[in-house]
Amino acid sequence: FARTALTTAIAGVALASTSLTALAAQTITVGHTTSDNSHYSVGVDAFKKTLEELSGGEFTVEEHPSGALGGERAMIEGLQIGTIDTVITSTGPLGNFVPETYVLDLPFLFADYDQARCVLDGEIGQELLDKVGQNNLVGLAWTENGFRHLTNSLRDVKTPEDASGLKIRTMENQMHMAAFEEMDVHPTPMAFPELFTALQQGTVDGQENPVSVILTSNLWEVQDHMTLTGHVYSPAVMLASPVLWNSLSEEQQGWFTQAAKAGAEATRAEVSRLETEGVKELKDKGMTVVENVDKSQFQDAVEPSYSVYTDQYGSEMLDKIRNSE
Ligand code: EAX
Repeated sequence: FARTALTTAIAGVALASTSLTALAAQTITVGHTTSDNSHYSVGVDAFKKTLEELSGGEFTVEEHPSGALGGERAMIEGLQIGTIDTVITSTGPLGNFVPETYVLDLPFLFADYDQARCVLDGEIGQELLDKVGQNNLVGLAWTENGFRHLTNSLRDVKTPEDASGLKIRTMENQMHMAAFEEMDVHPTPMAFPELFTALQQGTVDGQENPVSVILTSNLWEVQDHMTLTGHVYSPAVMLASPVLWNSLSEEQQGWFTQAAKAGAEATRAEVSRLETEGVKELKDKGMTVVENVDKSQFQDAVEPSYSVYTDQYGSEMLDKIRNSE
């Protein structure tokens, strides 16, 4: 009997220590605005898997999709004060915190996905992540939202003239707003979590987002017309709170960076998939899609908006990106 009791006691201790280890896993929050079947969510899955593996279960990840932790600007503020651990965000509101990143938001800057990814993965991308790091934020990795396309509820848009007069929700981004003003579109900046209702209620006529977002955030339910303008590449970035970051050892920080890169890779693959397959799906869901767009007309229309950037920040970074083709 004594022996059995002892064995039981030992087993009990072993069990207790196992569950203590399990309890000690630190839960990392990830916030983003898109749905739990989006390209960002695919990235969170890869981030979680990689971080859990690298850390041997020391960290676990909890996803908060669909703007549950707020819009992108509010979440970035949350990172700065340490109420959120990590966020995946478009660069939409990022320029308000790190003005150097505004260069990425210029319309028709990147020719295609390859060029954009290559720039962000290279020296320029690193330089910009370092700037992020100087503004009470930590830039873990560039990830992706995708080329943005115009949708609206009123009419087919084939030329900039067709878009003229539309009231379009834009991100809270000076460069985007300036570009739309040049097209004689009325830009209405708004946080993403308010967008669906604004479209539904007709507060705005349209919006612009990548296929990935239009599809997975169900914007097709409240928008009938889409034009594949691809007017601006929309990068995304995975950010961490400096409060979290400073509590980590160098080794742990390495795990986070590596996991964020794995997330970015998975997200980019999903964006590429949706960019082709998603258009067909949107048509099946009843959207009319203007596919063969004369992009040069749109490009010419928004060109003057570049001065909003160059007047403030010069053209050094812009030239570097242009010469990277
Ligand atoms: O990052 O605000 C937007 O339109 C963004 O594209 C969306 O939040 C995903």
